[in-house]
Amino acid sequence: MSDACIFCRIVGGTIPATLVASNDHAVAFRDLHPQAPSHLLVIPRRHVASLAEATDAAELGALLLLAAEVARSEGLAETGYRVVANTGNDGGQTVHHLHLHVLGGRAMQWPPG
Ligand code: D5M
Repeated sequence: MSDACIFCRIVGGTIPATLVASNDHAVAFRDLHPQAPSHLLVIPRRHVASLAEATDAAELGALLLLAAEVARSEGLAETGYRVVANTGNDGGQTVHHLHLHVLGGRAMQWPPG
C-alpha cells in the first residue's frame, strides 16, 4: 500500500471509484476515461508496479478470473472483449500499479496503436 499510488488509494477507499466487483486478491472498477462502451480496470489489492514485477500466480489468476467475471456481468461474454495489461513505457503504462483493462461493447481493432 502506497499513499502516493492512486490505485492503492482506490483499494483503501480514500479516493472514490465506481467499484463493480472484487475478490480476495483483486478489485474491479470503471475507468475514469473509458475507451469503449464498457471499460473496467482490474487491479491487485496489493501494490504491484506492473506485470513485469508480478510473482504471485494465485494473485494473477484471481485478476484474470475477476476480469472474466466483470466481462460477463457487463454482458460481454457473448460478443467478446479485450483484456490488456499495458506494461512499462513502451507498453503505454501511465499508472504504475498493475492493472488489466477490460474493454468491450464495440469491435476492437488489431494491431493496437
Ligand atoms: O492506464 C491507466 C488507466 O487508469 C487510464 O485508462 C485512466 C485510468 N485512471 C486513472 N486514474 C483513475 C481513477 N482515479 N479512477 C479510474 N480510472 C483511472 P494505463 O494502462 O496505465 O495507461
